[in-house]
Formats: sequence, structure tokens, C-alpha cells
Amino acid sequence: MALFRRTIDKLKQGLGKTREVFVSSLRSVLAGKTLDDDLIKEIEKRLIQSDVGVVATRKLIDGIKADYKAGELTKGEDVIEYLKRELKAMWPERDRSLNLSDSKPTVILMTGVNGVGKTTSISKLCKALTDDGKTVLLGACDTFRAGAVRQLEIWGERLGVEVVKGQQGGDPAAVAFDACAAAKARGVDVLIIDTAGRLQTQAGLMDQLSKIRRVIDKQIPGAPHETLLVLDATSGQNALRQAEEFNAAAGVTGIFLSKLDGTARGGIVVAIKEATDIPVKFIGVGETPADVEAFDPEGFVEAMFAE
Ligand SMILES: Nc1nc2c(ncn2[C@@H]2O[C@H](COP(=O)(O)OP(=O)(O)OP(=O)(O)O)[C@@H](O)[C@H]2O)c(=O)[nH]1
Ligand SMILES: [Mg+2]
Repeated sequence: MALFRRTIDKLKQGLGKTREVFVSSLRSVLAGKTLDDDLIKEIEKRLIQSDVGVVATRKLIDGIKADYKAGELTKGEDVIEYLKRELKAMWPERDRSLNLSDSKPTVILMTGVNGVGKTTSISKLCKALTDDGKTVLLGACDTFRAGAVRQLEIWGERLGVEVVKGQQGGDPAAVAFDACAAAKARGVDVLIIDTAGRLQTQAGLMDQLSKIRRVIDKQIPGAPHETLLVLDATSGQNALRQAEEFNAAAGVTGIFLSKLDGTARGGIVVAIKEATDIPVKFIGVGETPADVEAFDPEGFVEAMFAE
């Protein structure tokens, strides 16, 4: 499927901050040096700073120490190749594609805490899908925040797709019901549902999310086919807790990691891998609908370490 074609240049640009702040400075620290205990400590510090996380850093550093002691890793420069190889090997082969249903419509539910980029990420998925020739309908189930429906409508107008909406302050599950009915009646390929930002600790709002899911499933058995959790890459280790708790409450099938362009801590992708079994499926690398990439470990690590 042509959906989400990978372009290494765009990814390199999107990971620019991580490359500049983390990788370039690591390269200069390692350049021309012979590996020793102090240098290994420095590498460890920098891995932690890049948000790779404690567990992954431990593994990487233990591996470096073992190879150093065995005399297989001696030059600072070689550590970069070592890190690239080991990082790429952290992700098992698995299907990270968007789960499209055999029968119409596929329903995608977008969730996440306030301001992480849910609505913007919807515009990205919407553009990729319509570029691929699919028909899309949007459901404005954020009835809570003033201006949320209008924000989605503006994207809808720009991208040429319709939006099903309800009353401001109304029941979001009722809008989900209407959106599912409209998607079926119109025979669209994909329905994407926007939801209000909520904290994983707000039990009432998490129950509301479950209710939205039940309504969708009743209208379209088996739906939502994807429940994407949007995580903000700039929020660091907080994102890990969100993944855990949203997954428990809403059965997350994939992560959309937004705002990678806004952080030097792109290593968060590795920490997410270590902390949860939920696959990162998409990454957001900017504010426009075109700024999305399918996540692929090989391409990601290459772009992050590109010179
Ligand atoms: N740089 C950058 N900014 C992003 C990205 N994704 C979203 N944003 C910005 O993040 C801000 C919040 O985005 P929204 O899409 O409104 O977030 P939301 O989760 O829908 O917010 P609420 O509905 O209020 O919970 C906006 O200024 C977006 O332009 C990204 O990948 N990169
Ligand atoms: Mg929103």
C-alpha cells in the first residue's frame, strides 16, 4: 500500500533536534577517543538525557562494557555503529500498518491527554488516507472544549472531508453514534473519531471513553478497528504512564507519537518500546497534515544517526 511512504529526508528533518543535540554532541565526545570507563559513563549520561530510559540504557551500556572488556570495542567512534545496530535490534518484526477492516467502514478512535496533538494527528491520517484514494468521514466527539468542533471542521474543509458533529457540551457517545450511522449510510472507507483530551486519572472521563467504544461497537461490530493513543514526544517519561493507563482503560492498538520535531529527546521511542507492548505506528514531525511518517525502526535509527 502506498499509504505513508517513507522519505528519509523528511524524517531526518523531523528528527533534527535529536540529531543535533543528542547524536552530534555524542559524536564529538567520542571522536578520536579511546574507550575507557569515564567515556562509557559519559555515553550513559547522554543516553539517559535522550529519554531512551533507564532499562534500555542499562542494556546498551552493559553491552558496551562487555565488548570493551573483550577488546572488541576500543574506539569511541565505533560506539555509534554499536548503538545503531543494537537500537535497531530492539524492535521485533511486527505489523505496524494501520489496521483497515475488510468491510466498510474502518473506524479509528483517537485518544490521549489534553493538547498532545490528537486533532492535528487526525488531519495527518485523513490526508494520507484521502491521498491514497480512500473516502474519509470525521466524527467530532470532543464536545467538551470550546472551539474543538470548529478546529476539526476547519481541517475537514481544508482536506475536503465531511465532519459529523453534535451540540457543544452534549454527549460525545451520541455524536459517535451519529458518526457511525453516517459512515455506514454514506459507505465511506474510514471514519476517524476525535475525542476530548482527558487525563488517565480522571475516572469519569475514562468511563466516557469506554462508553464511546461500546456505542461504536454496537453500531459497527468489531469497531473501533484502531484505537490510537496520541503521545507527545516532548512530555518525556510521563508518556509511558499515559500509555499504560490508557491501554488498561481503552485497549489501545497503536501509538501515534507526536511532536518528535519539537524535542531533542527522540530516544523516547525506545523507552516506549521497553515499557509497553503497544506498537508505535505513526510519528508526527510537524504541524501540517503532511508531517507524518509511518514508524519503522530501521529508518528511524538511520535518520536519527544520519550525519
Ligand atoms: N511541532 C509539532 N506540533 C504539533 C504536532 N502535532 C500537533 N502539534 C501542535 O500541538 C498543538 C495541539 O494540537 P491539537 O491537535 O489541538 O491537540 P489535541 O490533543 O487535539 O488537543 P485537545 O483537543 O485540546 O486535547 C497544536 O499547536 C499543534 O499544531 C507535531 O507533530 N509537531
Ligand atoms: Mg483536539
